[in-house]
Amino acid sequence: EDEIPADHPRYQDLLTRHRIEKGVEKGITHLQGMHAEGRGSAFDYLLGEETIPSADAAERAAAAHLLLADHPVLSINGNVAALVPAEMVELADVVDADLEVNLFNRTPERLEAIADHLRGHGADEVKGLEADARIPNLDHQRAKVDEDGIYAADVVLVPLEDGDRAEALEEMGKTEIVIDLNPLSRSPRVADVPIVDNIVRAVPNTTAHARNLADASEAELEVIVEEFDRERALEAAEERIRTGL
Ligand code: PTJ
Repeated sequence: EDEIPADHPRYQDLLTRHRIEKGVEKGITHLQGMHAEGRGSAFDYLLGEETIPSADAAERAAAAHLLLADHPVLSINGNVAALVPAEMVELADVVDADLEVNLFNRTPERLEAIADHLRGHGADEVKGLEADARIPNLDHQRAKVDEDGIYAADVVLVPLEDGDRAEALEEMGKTEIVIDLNPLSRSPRVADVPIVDNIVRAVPNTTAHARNLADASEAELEVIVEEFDRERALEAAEERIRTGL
């Protein structure tokens, strides 16, 4: 990271790419994670590489949902672990959520490497290794979750999630928060709260909102949840991309 000059106009994007490369080297990130990052980066460029107002509203609604939840869980994959490990641990602390490793390309080695990486960034407990429950209507490997983790959760944050799993989680009746830079992707389209923003900005901003809302009453949090309009958030992101073009 030291080799990237901080005044480079694309500093943040280069840093992100570098973190994904390091993640692959460390056995945390799948090789496909590099393609995912490339796709995300193209959308971020079109969005102006900033948190647009509708994404900020979604991040605030996400914070309210997480604070209201009985059992919130933050899902971690290989890209999330490489890009925002400390930030996910911090968000979990602030909203009192569990962290669960949940992989698209599941291997025991990568599960362990990611859990170790999160512990190295301050996580006390990392779920996802038991895999003693299944998400219904999903193929065997992708359905594996922890019974006392994602399976039992009422609110789940699933960043960079695969469309099939996002749909299956929604069918389980969970409140789903998705972070994805592509507003046309199926996962944000099925989410209760689609956050169209780069995860490197979205997670710290959600944590900041959660801190600001720490003293809010349940009624106040419910108003924030109800006033959030998911359709409008998706439209605003698409609109921004079209205008950007
Ligand atoms: O670690 P695993 O095995 O669970 O695999 C994780 C990846 C991400 C490789 C896997 O889930 C995958 O292939 O995902 P997709 O189908 O490429 O979808 C990733 C989505 O995330 C795309 O819509 C990208 O635009 C988006 N994306 C990529 N980087 C970011 C992002 N969204 C927000 N912030 C990013 N930094």
